[in-house]
Amino acid sequence: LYRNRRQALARVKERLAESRYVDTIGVTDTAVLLAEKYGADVKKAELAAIFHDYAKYRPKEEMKSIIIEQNMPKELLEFHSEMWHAPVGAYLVEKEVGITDPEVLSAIYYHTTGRVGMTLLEKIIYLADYIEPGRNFPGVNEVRKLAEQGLNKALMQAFKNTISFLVSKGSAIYPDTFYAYNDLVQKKTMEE
Ligand code: DGI
Ligand code: FE
Repeated sequence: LYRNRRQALARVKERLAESRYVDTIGVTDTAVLLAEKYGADVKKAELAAIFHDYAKYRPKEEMKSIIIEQNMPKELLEFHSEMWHAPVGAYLVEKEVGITDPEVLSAIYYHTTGRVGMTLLEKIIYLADYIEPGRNFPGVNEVRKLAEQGLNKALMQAFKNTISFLVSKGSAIYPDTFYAYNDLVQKKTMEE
């Protein structure tokens, strides 16, 4: 599909603002490191990271039409449009870029909310997006440290922070975000 990272990045650059493109490079480097550390497919992690925000700057109306026409959960439309670029991105990278790997596509689809039963690649992309070097918000360093110790530990903290942050703003929380969090907590409890 792409001979190298440079070619793939060039394809995504035209779709992103400069700062978002820099973030994408940070997510890609981080995803590769996490994939190496936690035994995921490094090439798939790299590809998913490069294209994860592909739809970030699509007009709202276009994203809305895609959600409806592609029979994505109608529920998405009841939540903030910031969340739409993830599922819509998964659809568009298949249609426009020709990426067909279901593991890569689902890592893009769930990169904003997570879900119950996340795959290794989904976890890596969610976490890489959260801790990439350009991120600078309260709690990010704690999650960076946890990411050295265990993927699930770090991910659970990231969901805790995200949910708390959304609640503090008075935002609605998408069900998949809760399901992802509960799933990690329940799996942890079973290990104890
Ligand atoms: O694309 P990015 O800005 O790098 O980040 P992202 O794709 O992780 O998330 C986009 C936005 O979606 C971010 O501002 C946080 C928000 N978000 C994540 N989960 C939920 C959510 N917003 C709501 N309302 N509910 C959620 O569950
Ligand atoms: Fe995103």
